[in-house]
Amino acid sequence: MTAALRTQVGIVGAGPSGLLLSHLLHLEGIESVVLEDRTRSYVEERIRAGVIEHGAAALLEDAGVGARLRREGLRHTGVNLHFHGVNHRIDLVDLTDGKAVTVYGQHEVVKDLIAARLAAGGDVRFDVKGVAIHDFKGTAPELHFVEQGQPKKLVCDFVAGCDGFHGISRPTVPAGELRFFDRQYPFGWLGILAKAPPACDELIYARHADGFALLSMRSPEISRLYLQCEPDDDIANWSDARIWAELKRRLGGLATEGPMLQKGITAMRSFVTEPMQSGRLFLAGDAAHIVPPTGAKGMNLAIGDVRLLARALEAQIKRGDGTKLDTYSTTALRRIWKAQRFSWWMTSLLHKFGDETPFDERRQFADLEYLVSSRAALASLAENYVGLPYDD
Ligand code: RFL
Ligand code: PHB
Repeated sequence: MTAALRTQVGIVGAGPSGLLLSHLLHLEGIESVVLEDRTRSYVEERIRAGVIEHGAAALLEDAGVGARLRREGLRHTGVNLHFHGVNHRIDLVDLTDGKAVTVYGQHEVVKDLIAARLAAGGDVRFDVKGVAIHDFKGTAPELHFVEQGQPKKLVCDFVAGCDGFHGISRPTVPAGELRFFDRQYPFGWLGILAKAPPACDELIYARHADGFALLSMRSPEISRLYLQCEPDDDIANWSDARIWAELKRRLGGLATEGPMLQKGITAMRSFVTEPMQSGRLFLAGDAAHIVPPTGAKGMNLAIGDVRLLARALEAQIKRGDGTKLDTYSTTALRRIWKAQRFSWWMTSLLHKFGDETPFDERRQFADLEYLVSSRAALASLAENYVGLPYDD
């Protein structure tokens, strides 16, 4: 093993949470090193989330990484619910006293953050292998990894596990120390990216008798569309023609065909880890929790977590005040559980579960009818969709 490297905060994972944490710490004059096991181009091209909450967009702008988001992001002042063949527009701005969401791809946020870190001389290491976290119960946790075939050791004051749902941080914590809350759904989402102008300039969430569909976009030329499918469905079962036919049927014809740039199937799950800490290892983003994508909350929650964690680390490292770090998990989980509730609710409202009784089916459509007829109910949806306020 070569000589030990040193940093204040060792960060595992260069997704939105790891990169933003590194950037926010840098703004406070705190050093970090980010270790990512994929290549830079892989993380910059990985198509995932698209909807950015009001507060998350403001945070990115305040942190100086929002210029392209402001220029190229699409500000959406409303979203649509489509059922029984009718479209209902929900005016987010009107229902939330002026708030909206921004449609801007997660991979664009990632590109902006990587560019900002590298421009500031930040240490982000891609394509490192075998990251392992050691001694996080003590005061000098270590990250061991292999870079270009060389074993390396990074000694840190704190470690942030930002390595997503399948990362190594959460499983590193001894069994029994953490409690997991898990729910799996009996369906998945088949998602496509198509070179075709979106058939509507705002998102459409559709509940069709045959299941859910969603029209979203990445730009005025690129559509992003999703379809409810079987959880273990094979993409090979879905020809382009079958996907377009199903999308058009469920979206009342509102899907413009074009060459498919990407297609894939995602499982749907709700998952929470409590607490989000063990010793000097702190979990953030998908490493700690995941939501089904129906509420568009995953990346937004990751942003909320690292906002809190950066403030808590700053108080500890610069002022010796550990109060916020001690309450990081409790504070973060309050907002996370509200987003879990909302994501579960949106998912339950809009999908066909397959085991519904005729009563359940009628009740689900009555939920939708009530929602679009009640300003109070719509206001609740809208305030959650644009994002609940940060806790402190
Ligand atoms: P990420 O993005 O998974 O990043 C984790 C990073 O860690 C790396 N990694 C490792 N690095 C080193 N060593 C290891 N052992 C490692 N193991 C993993 C990974 O390569 C990766 O780079 O987690 P992060 O940063 O917490 O960000 C979370 C978001 O990615 C996620 O919540 C969202 O994508 C969820 N999501 C959505 N969120 C929204 O806010 N709005 C949306 O509209 C939205 N739509 C979606 C979504 C997720 C989807 N999929 C594919 C799951 C739509 C879909 C279809
Ligand atoms: C997306 O554009 O990828 C997207 C939008 C809204 C969601 C989920 C995904 O709820």
